[in-house]
Parts: sequence; structure tokens; C-alpha cells
Amino acid sequence: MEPSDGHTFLGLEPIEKDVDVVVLSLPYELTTSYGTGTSQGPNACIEASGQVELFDVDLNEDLPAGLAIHTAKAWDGEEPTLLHQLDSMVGYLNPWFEGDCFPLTLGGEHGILPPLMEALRNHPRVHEDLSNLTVVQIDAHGDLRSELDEEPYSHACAAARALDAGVGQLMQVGIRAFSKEEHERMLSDDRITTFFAQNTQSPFQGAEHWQAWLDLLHTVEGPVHLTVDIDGLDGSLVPATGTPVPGGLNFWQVQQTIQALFDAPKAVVVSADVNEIVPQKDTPLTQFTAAMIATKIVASHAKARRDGRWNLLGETKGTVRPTPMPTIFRNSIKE
Ligand SMILES: [Mn+2]
Repeated sequence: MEPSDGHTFLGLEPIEKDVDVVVLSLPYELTTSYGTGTSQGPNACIEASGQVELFDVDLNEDLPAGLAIHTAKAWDGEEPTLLHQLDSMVGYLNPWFEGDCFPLTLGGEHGILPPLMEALRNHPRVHEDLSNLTVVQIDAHGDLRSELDEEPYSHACAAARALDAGVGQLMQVGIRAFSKEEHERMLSDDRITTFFAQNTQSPFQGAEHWQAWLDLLHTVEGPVHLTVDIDGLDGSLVPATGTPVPGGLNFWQVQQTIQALFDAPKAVVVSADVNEIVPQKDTPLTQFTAAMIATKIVASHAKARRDGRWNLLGETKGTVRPTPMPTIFRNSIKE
């Protein structure tokens, strides 16, 4: 199986067995509130990745750096309801979350986060208890609303649903657009640590706040999921994303965040996603920026493996195989 348009991540040779890294595509778009086009994002990112340099200076090696990197066929769920679609995404993700395989998921709107949490629940490092998991979120938005337009699974609620699922720690950066309700939750919920762009991007005190963020990442322990909503970057770098926002992170801050997290001595980044990618028509800047972030994540994973921060995850390499669709979200409906 190849991705539908024939492109592979970084233009690498297709590979299906004994997979070390899988690039998954969730072209999911149901609740994006402002722009549209996130369903085309993963493909555009994979295509743009063909133009990214394979050499990573921190890894000091060309990708794939000895890793078997598989570009999976995109999820193509056409289930009738939102809850069926969420379950269908869990079914698509599940086979790649079983052990010695690093899944990088491209989205699609940020509403892909709850299905990712359900796939992670069964990960051997998470032991069916998401309180073991830390989620690091790069985003312009808090995504902590209890609902948006009466939809609890809106992309604007992604982080709130991850906490509802039982996630132990949520660390947010780039945050600069949120409601009063979200702000109160950031301040009152001790599972949440928020670094506001207003502070980290300040021309005067920014460096101090930024160092505090990197220092926090250094202390993270246990399994981690990194979720990168590309609107966490300044809107000038990702103008096609659903809701570009000024005043965001610069490119190097995102790179530093990825590096610091993967280098954290007691953390294991078990999974990552890059979401809210929308293909830009006039220039490929948005999808190319997303592709560079995705590439940095894979290079940092390769470095973590080389440095011995991945070895304890068992023997199960990723392999293409179908799995049944679970009923987690459908069964969660309250009468
Ligand atoms: Mn988001």
C-alpha cells in the first residue's frame, strides 16, 4: 500500500515491514471553525517533505539514518457520525502504537487528539493509564473549551478532551488566543502548565521565559506525546492554517522545543502529531513549514534511539495489518 498520490515522506523508498517510524495521515475535517482545507493538509505536507534536506545537523547524519520509515496510506473513514469517525481513527492508529515503532501523525484538524489519546492508552509505555502520559502542546489556542457550538469534540476542545481521558500532565506553549473559561482552567487545574506567547515572545523578558520553558521540558519524565498545532507558529509562517494568529513562536523556538523534549534524560517521546496543516496555494510555505517540523521530529527520534532513550519499548516493530474498529467513542454517549 502506498499513499494514494504515490508520494512518500521525504521521498524515501516505500517500506512496509519491521517499521521503525510510521507517518500516518488523518485528513480529518469536521469542526474547523474558520478556514477550510485541513483534509488536504497531510498529503500536501508529505509532498512538500520531498523538498526538505535529509541532513540534520544535530543528528549529524542523513535521514532515514538506518531507520525503516513507512508512509502509511491515509485514513479514509467515511462513517456517518462524528463518534463513528473518532472510533474509526482509533482503529486506523492502533496497530502502530504497540511498541518498537514511532508513530508521527499528520492532521487534519486538532480534533484528532482524542483518538490519539485512545491509541496511546494501549501503548506498552502507558500501561492503560493515561495519567502516566505527558502531553506537550504547541498551539496558539488553549483548546481547553468544554465545547464549541455545542460540540465537545471540536478542535477547540482537543486539550480538554485529552485531560478528560486522564492525561497526567499538559504543557502548553505559544498560547495567545483563549476564552475566560479556558484561562481560568489554565490557572486552576494543576495538571496544566501554560507558557503564554505574550511572555515568551516579549522583546524584553522573552529570553528568560523561553529558558524557563526549555528547563521545564528537561525535567519531563515518562512517556510523552508531542502535539504540534502549526498555528502555534507565528501566522506569517503558516498563513494557510485554519486560524493563523500573529504573535506566535518563531521557527527556531519550535525546533528548540522538539530538541529539548527528545533530549530530556528521563522522558520517552512515544508519539507525535503535526496538525491543522492546510495546503497554501500561492506558495508552499505553510505545508513546507509543517514538513520541516515533521522532519525535525523524526530526526530527533532517530537521535533519541541512537543515544539509548528508546530501547525499553519491547520488540514489536510496526507492520501493515488491518485491525477492527473499536467502539470507545460511540459507547461514551450519555443518554
Ligand atoms: Mn489546536
